[in-house]
Amino acid sequence: MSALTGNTVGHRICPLCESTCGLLVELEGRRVVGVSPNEDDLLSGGHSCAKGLGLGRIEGDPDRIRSPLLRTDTGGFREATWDEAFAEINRRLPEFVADAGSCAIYHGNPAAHHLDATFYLGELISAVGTRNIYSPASVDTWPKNLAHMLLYGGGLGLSLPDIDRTDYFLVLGSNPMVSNGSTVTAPGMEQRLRVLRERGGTFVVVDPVRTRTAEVADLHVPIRPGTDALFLLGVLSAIATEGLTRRDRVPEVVDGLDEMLTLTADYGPDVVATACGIDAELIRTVARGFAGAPSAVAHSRIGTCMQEFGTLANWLVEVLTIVTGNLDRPGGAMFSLPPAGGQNTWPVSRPPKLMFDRWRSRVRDLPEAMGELPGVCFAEEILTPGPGRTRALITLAGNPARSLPNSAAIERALGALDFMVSIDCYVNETTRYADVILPPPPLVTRGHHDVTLAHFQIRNVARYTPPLLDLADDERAEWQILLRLAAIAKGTPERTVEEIDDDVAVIATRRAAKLAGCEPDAAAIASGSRRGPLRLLDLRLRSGPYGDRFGLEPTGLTLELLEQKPDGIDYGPLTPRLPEVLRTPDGRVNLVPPMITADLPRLRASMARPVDNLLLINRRQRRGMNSWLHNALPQPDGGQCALMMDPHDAEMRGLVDGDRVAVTSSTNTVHAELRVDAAMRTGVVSMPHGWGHSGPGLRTPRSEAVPGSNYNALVDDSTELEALTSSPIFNGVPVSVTRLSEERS
Ligand SMILES: Nc1nc2c(c(=O)[nH]1)N[C@H]1C(S)=C(S)[C@@H](COP(=O)(O)OP(=O)(O)OC[C@H]3O[C@@H](n4cnc5c(=O)[nH]c(N)nc54)[C@H](O)[C@@H]3O)O[C@H]1N2
Ligand SMILES: Nc1nc2c(c(=O)[nH]1)N[C@H]1C(S)=C(S)[C@@H](COP(=O)(O)OP(=O)(O)OC[C@H]3O[C@@H](n4cnc5c(=O)[nH]c(N)nc54)[C@H](O)[C@@H]3O)O[C@H]1N2
Ligand code: SF4
Ligand SMILES: [Mo]
Repeated sequence: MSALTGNTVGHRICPLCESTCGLLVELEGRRVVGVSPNEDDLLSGGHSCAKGLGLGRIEGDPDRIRSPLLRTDTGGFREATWDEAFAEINRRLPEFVADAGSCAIYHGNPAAHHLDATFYLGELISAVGTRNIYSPASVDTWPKNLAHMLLYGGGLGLSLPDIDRTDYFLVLGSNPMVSNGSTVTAPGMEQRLRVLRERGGTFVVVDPVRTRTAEVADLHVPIRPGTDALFLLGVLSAIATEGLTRRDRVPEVVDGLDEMLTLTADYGPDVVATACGIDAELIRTVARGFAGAPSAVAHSRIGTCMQEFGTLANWLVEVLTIVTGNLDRPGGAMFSLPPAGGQNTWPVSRPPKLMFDRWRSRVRDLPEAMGELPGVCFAEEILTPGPGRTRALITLAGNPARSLPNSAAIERALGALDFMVSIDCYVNETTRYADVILPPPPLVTRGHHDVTLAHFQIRNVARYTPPLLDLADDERAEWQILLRLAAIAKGTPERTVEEIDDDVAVIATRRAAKLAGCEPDAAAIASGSRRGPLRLLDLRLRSGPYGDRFGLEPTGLTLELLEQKPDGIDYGPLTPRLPEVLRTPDGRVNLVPPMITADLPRLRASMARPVDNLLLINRRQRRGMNSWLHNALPQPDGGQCALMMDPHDAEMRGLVDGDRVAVTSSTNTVHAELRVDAAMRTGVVSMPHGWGHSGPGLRTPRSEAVPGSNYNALVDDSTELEALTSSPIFNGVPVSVTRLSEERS
């Protein structure tokens, strides 16, 4: 803790990634001047990374927007007061709200890491009255959400790998040594993996690339992109034929075991191995190791989601864990019990309705999931004429111009809007098209608890870090911005944020009282003088699984108690939750959901396809966070954005390290520097996403100086989609690579 001396030091849960590390933040006036890991944090235990430790530079970036911006007649922006900005929105937004559905909303990744959007975005969505809601979820997790929804009933209450107790950990399509993990909140993955191996456990990574994570594994399966479902069927088939199923440990609530095992018969290791690009013996080794371990769990992430057979792959990951008797057991796949409650703790109305395909998009008739439309619909809903066309847009903490596929179409669409409001801290590739930009306040003015990510915590720990500073006069909290926009959208601009917040709280109080089994009055009194997100958080914690039920359980959890325990309160390792955790219509787990198995013929047919193209896949970078940290934390080496290629592929094309190359897909060409790297599999090249910081009107000079290449300019949003969820196929994009000129860098 030597880095932090003098000044004000406070606790802060890092909002940048799903690890949610506990940090100590030192303030000098309103400036963050030091950040260090909180060694005493009960979940993260002193873990942090360069991004979290860079929070001071991120918050202090001189290019951040600090006051509202209004578009000028000449196409630039001018600073404005909050009153001016809201007056302009009030003048223009209502027209599009009145034309039902014509104002869309896009909310990005950082919004999931703040209480403001968690609690108040719903108000804005209902005030705008649109079904045209988008977020990165549809390009990130939907195949996993859908598989879990169909198996367990909840898209958010995912099963989690009990990493700290497992004997065999199989990871597919994730590189947690760089990403710090996703749909699993387990800060300090490096340490956890080391401990796993030290206690005799086995760690296996399935990834086309020998990543940093694969480097520390006992076994690396260098699979061909998009073939995880085939690989898993091969593993399951070996388990079935070698009699390795652990029926005795399969929970009673599981149906369809025999049918499932029969299904695998056509996909023996020798049948799938060629398509997967690996040796059949490797598939058998994994099958025997996984099934033979005292406990084992498979965890799949974005590499398995953003691909052609994403839902199948994510379904089979669960099937593997289940048939080997590892569901809901220590060391297997378990469910969290999130302190603020949520989808996997609240009672459901029976029969619960599947949050999928309840409505469809206007242009292409693609199904919604969890209340949102697929991101691949975003551009066409704006660009295709006709009734219901999207004409206005509100973005919150998102950069669709770099995170959605087919960036050229996205930017054409952004340019074709009649009105656009962005809540964001940069003028970037997306917000440069806005008419009004509203900046979020400094991070340290927010209190924080991870309501959503606690669903992914591998240990039940409750933590809260309070605001360290009050808002300055010229700052607005994001929940206040959201409610002001909601008031305008509803046609009641005269209503105050406080009045609307009280209305929200009345409903939340009623709900919390019902959950806690007490009178609404008692809950209202108990939440006291708190307002905004902290009142709603207190209601959720007190009515949650460890809550004080507004006094009925006097030692139970309250926000006040967490305020006194800034390192958190530990409720211990995950505990078995079957069958009460299930939210399926019949309260059981059907191993063979017809919606998913209907996609098997497509998978089968894929095995006959010739393998001739180079396939482009994505990689993440330690100091980046999708598209938005490149200005505040410039990468030391612009070459980080390079196209990586295996030496054999480079030699065949006469390419050498440092060449400038053209990467061409069916939609576009981008230029990149070539890095020849033996970590790549033959036939596979990789680039990071979120780059391409170029074009007019940006206010991010340091990222413009090293603009990099835009991966998503290469990705198709029209024909090639994951069949069930319409997710784009970011991983496995067929490309050709040629030298640009004799130029070498
Ligand atoms: N430093 C950093 N951390 C981040 C982010 C960041 O941008 N930078 N982003 C955050 C976000 S929003 C998310 S969602 C998470 C994602 O976290 P992860 O899911 O861990 O994502 P990646 O690090 O991209 O790892 C995906 C891996 O899948 C592999 N892969 C590609 N195609 C296939 C395939 O077909 N099959 C298999 N088995 N593997 C494949 C890739 O080679 C890559 O190693 O990371 C978060 N953390
Ligand atoms: N090819 C390819 N594309 C991908 C991915 C991939 O692996 N490959 N990954 C996908 C994934 S997993 C994700 S999650 C998406 C990310 O997609 P997005 O969320 O659309 O993109 P980000 O780059 O995370 O942009 C975050 C935005 O939020 C702003 N911001 C940061 N902090 C705050 C805040 O506190 N308040 C507000 N209001 N704004 C803030 C930033 O300035 C930035 O504009 O990208 C997806 N796109
Ligand atoms: S690992 Fe994630 S949560 Fe932890 S410090 Fe880094 S960015 Fe923040
Ligand atoms: Mo993500």
